[in-house]
Amino acid sequence: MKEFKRYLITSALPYANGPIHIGHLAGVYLPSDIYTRYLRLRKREVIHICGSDEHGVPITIKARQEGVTPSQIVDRYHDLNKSSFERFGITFDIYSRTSSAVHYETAAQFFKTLHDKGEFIEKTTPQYYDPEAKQFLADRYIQGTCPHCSNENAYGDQCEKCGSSLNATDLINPRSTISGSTPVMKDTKHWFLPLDKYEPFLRKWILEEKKDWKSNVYGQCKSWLDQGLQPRAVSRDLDWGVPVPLDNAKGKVLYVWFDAPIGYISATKELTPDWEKFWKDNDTRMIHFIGKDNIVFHCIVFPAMLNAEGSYILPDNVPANEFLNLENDKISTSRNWAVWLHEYLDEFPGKQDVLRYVLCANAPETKDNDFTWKDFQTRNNNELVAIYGNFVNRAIVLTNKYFKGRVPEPGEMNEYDLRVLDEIPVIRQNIEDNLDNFRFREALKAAMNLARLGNKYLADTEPWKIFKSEPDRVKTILNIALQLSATLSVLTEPFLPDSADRLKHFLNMGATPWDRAGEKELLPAGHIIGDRGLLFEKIADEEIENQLNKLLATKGENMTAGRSLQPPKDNISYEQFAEMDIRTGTITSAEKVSKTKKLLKLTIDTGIDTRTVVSGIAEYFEPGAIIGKQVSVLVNLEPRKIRGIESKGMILMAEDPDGNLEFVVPGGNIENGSVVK
Ligand code: B3M
Ligand code: ZN
Repeated sequence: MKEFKRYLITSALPYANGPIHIGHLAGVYLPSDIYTRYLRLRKREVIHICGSDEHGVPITIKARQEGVTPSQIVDRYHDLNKSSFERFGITFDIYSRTSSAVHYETAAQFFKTLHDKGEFIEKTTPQYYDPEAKQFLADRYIQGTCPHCSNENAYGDQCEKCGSSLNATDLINPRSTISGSTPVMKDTKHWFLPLDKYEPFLRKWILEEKKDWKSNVYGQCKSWLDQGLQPRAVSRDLDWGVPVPLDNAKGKVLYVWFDAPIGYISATKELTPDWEKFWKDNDTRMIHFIGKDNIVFHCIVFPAMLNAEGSYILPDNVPANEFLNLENDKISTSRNWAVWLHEYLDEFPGKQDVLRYVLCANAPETKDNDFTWKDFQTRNNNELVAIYGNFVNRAIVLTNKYFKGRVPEPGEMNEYDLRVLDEIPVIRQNIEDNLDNFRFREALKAAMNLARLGNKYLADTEPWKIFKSEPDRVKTILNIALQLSATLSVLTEPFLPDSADRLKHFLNMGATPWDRAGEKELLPAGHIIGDRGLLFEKIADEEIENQLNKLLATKGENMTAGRSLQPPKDNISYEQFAEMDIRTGTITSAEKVSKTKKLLKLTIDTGIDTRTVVSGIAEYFEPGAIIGKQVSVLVNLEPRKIRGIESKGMILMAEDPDGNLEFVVPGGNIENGSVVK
C-alpha cells in the first residue's frame, strides 16, 4: 500500500437542526475519533475536520415550526453539538460551521470556478410551486407518495421509508408541506452538474481502483453507476443558503449538498494557513467518515465536483457505516426516538467511555445493528467492570498492599509468564491490522483480549494466596500484571480515552506513544505508582429501567420487551370508513417491474373484474410464491400510473414493528369479490 505523508480525516457535518444522538456517534463520529486518536498516538501528521451543516430545508422547516429564524436554530444546535462532542471526547481539530464567512466565500468561489469553466448546464424547467406560500417547493417542502414503496410521506428529495433518492416530480399526489395545498408547476432556472459526463472517470476511479472499499460502499456506488448518472441541480429557489454568485441569480442559493462538502475545505482553511498541503498534495490521504445515507454525495457527487474543479485530491477511502437502531426501532429525530448525547452526558456523568465502548463493540459496520439499554448494562457490568476494571484494580491494589506502591523487580520467568508476555505484541498487531482497515469492533475486541489475558493471568496465578510462602514469585507476577496494565492504558486510549487517562494516572505514568506499547519495562522496577481509584462502576437495574421508562414516555407507545407498535391514529367517522370498498381477490399472476427493486406487477381476480395492481412488496415475496394467494384489495382507490403501469387498487398488508409484511387474508373459504367490512 502507498505510504502517505499526512492524513486528512473528515466527519460528516451534522445538520444543525437537532441534537446529536447515538446513531450519529456509532455511525460516524466515534469511528473517526478512534481512528484519528490512533494516528496521533502513532505520531502521524493528521487533522480531523468537522462542523455544523447549517443550510438545507430541514433547518428552515424547523425554524418555521418554532416561529424563529433559521439563524436562531443553527446557533442553538451548533453550540449544543460542539460542546456535546467535546464532553464526549471527540477530538476534532476544528468544529466549524457552514455559515462562516470563509465558507461563504469558498463555496461561492468553487461554484464560480466551475461556472467559468463551463462545467454547468443552465436549464429552465417547471418545478412545483406553492401559490399560497408564494414559494418554490424544494426538497422537504414537498411531500407525496413514493412511487417505489407507496409511503405517503416521502419527501421531494428522498423517501425515508425505502431510501430511494427522488425528484419532486416523481412523487404521486404531491402536497406542499408549508400550506398543505396542491402545488402548481412554474418555470424556474437552475444550474446542473452533468454527472453523466463524469461517469467514465468515476467508473474507472471507483470500480477499478477502489476495490478495497467496504463492500456496502463499493456496492452502492456500483449500483448508482450501473443505473446511469443524470445531471443534478446544484441550486435551489430558497432564501437560506449561500447565494448563487452570479448577476442573474436573485433568490437562488447553492443546493445544500453542493455547499456542505465544500465545508470540509473551508474548515481546513480556518484551521491552518497551510491548508493547501492537505487538499492539493497527492501525499495526503483523505478519508471521509459518513453514514450510509451520505454515500452517493461523498463517493459520486463531491468527487465529480472536485474533479471538475481540477486542483483538489480525492478521498482515498470512505468507510461508511450502516444504521444503528434503538430498542428494535429506527432512530428518529422527529419521533424523538433516540438517546441524545447531551442528555446521556448529563445523566451518566463521567461515563462517556461506557457509551463509547458499547457503541464501538456494537457498531453497525457491516449491517444495521440495535442498541438496547440491557446490552449497555451487560457490557458495562460484565466486560468493562468485571474484566478490564477488575484486572487493573487487582494489580494496583496488590502492588500497594505488598510493595508500598513500588513496581517490584521481576525474578525468573516461568513458561506461563513468557507466554503472557509474548502475547502482547500479537494483540497489538491485531489491533493495528483491524484499525488500519476500519474494523473498529474487531480492534476493540482485540484490545479487550489484553485485559482478558491479564485477568486470567491473575486468576490463575493467585498472588494473594502465595505472598507469604513465595514473595519472590509474587514480585514477578505483579511486575507482569503492571506491564500489562500500562500497555492497556496505551492500546485502549483511542477507544476509551478518559479511562486510559485515569489508568495512567493510577499508574503514575505520562502520555505514552503507541509504539512503546508492549515494552517489557514500560513501568520500570522501582517506579512508584499513584493512587488507586475505580476505573469502571457497575450500572444498576434501576438506571436502566429509568432509561427504558423515559423512552416509553417519549414515545407514548406500546412497548414491551423491545417491541414497539405504532400509536393509534385520529378517529374517523363511520362514513369515512364506509367509503372504502375492500374485496377479497386472488393473485393470478405476479412479475417484477423491470429496473425496480421493490415493485411487483400483480394481476388480481377481484370477483368483480380482473385488474392490475402495482405493489411495493418485491423485497418480501418471490413472484412465483404468491400466485394463487387470496388477498384483500382496496378496489376503489383512485388509479395511479406507477412506472408507466396503471395500478388499480391496493393490496392490504399487515406490517410488524420489524417491517415484515404479510397479506391480510380472509380466514376461511370465501369467494372472490366478497366485501371486507
Ligand atoms: N448534513 C447530512 C447528514 O447529516 C449532511 C452531511 C453533510 S457532510 C458534507 O446526514
Ligand atoms: Zn419509498
